[in-house]
Amino acid sequence: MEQFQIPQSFIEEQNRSFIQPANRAYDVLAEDLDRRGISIGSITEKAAKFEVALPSWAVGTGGTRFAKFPGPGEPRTVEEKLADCATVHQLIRITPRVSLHIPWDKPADASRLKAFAQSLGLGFDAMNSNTFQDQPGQALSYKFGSLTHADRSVRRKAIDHNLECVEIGQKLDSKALTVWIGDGANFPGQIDFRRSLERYLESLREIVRALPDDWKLFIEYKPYEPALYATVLNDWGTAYYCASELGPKVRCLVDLGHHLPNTNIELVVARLLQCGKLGGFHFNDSKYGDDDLDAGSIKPFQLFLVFHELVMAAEESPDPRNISYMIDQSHNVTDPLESLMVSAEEIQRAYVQALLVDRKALRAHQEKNDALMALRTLKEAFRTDVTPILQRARIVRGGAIDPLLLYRASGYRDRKARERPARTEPSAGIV
Ligand SMILES: [Mn+2]
Repeated sequence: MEQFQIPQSFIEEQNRSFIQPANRAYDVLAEDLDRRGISIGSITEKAAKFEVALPSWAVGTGGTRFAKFPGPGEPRTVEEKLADCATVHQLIRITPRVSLHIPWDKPADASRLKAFAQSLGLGFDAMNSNTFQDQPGQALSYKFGSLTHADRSVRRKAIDHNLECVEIGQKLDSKALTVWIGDGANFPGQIDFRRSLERYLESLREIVRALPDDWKLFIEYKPYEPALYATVLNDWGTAYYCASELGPKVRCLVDLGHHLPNTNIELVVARLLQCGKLGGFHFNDSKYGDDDLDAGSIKPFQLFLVFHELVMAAEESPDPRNISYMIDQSHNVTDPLESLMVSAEEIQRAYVQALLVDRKALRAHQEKNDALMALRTLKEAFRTDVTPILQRARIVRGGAIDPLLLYRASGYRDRKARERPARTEPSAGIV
């Protein structure tokens, strides 16, 4: 069956009804920024170059700890997931790469999948290994850990799985592997803290040795899991220690939800930047913990402060070693494609707001210990409504002025509901 895609002509037609107010708002903002000594043209150019990767696992509905409530037209194959990602990118134009999860997205033929992605205008971002659950028929279980398991043969299996992810990733032209493990202890005394971290390093050394020269490995940390007493990769300090031990290809990945409540994440970002070990982000938002809420939905000021650190560091010493931006969210009650579009825009918004910070003035306030004026300088940038810049950045690349409304008007979800009849078996759990 022919797979429905939103025709480009539909985008142009829909944009027509939004273009005049968008242009007017852009001109008003241009004047305002001009008064502040900022060229809107150069900011718009930077906004248009901004990119964030989509996670293949987020185009389907996520779940609570107890169940999933899937929506209509959910993608059933990796190809359908890519088609959904392509639709997101078509409308917002800043998500040209997809981060795959193995084995959930294991391609039968990697070269064919790469060609298919290319035909949709997509490439591949970091590969994600999965040693946090057993696959059907798996002989050696990850129940008590994977890369840090007490049993060498389980560690061997987990290492081999990561090596396979690299192998598949090479065929897809990916350049990074994100290693996330759920290893830890549910009770005091269950594991030896130091020995399990030693085993982690030993396992990782073998994976790093197999990494191609132009690849990076990202270590993702998290201080807790439900019903866990301790995790092995518990915080950025541990991740930094491991990344240092494992050499230049290994960096730390900051998942915004993987921190204890009220952690100063922008400070963590600054520290990792300073140590040269910041590798990438998993963007999402949270109220309590790893809620995987949509980026910018709870703490937009925090997101802005994170980008302020990133922009400031890039301005002071342009780092050719790129930092990977990825979304990692769970969409339980929304259309996942809508959430992804809105989230990508919120991440881009925080970046653009951070570009507007008068850093010279900020430095002067810092030198004079003028705390309130320093905060006001940040707030001035944060309060600027940069929507007209985001809209213009999309217009010049053929995207939608209002992606959400256009998506709804396109009837995409209804078409997919007919093309992709739902699976009947219940699927449980968190993504
Ligand atoms: Mn993550």
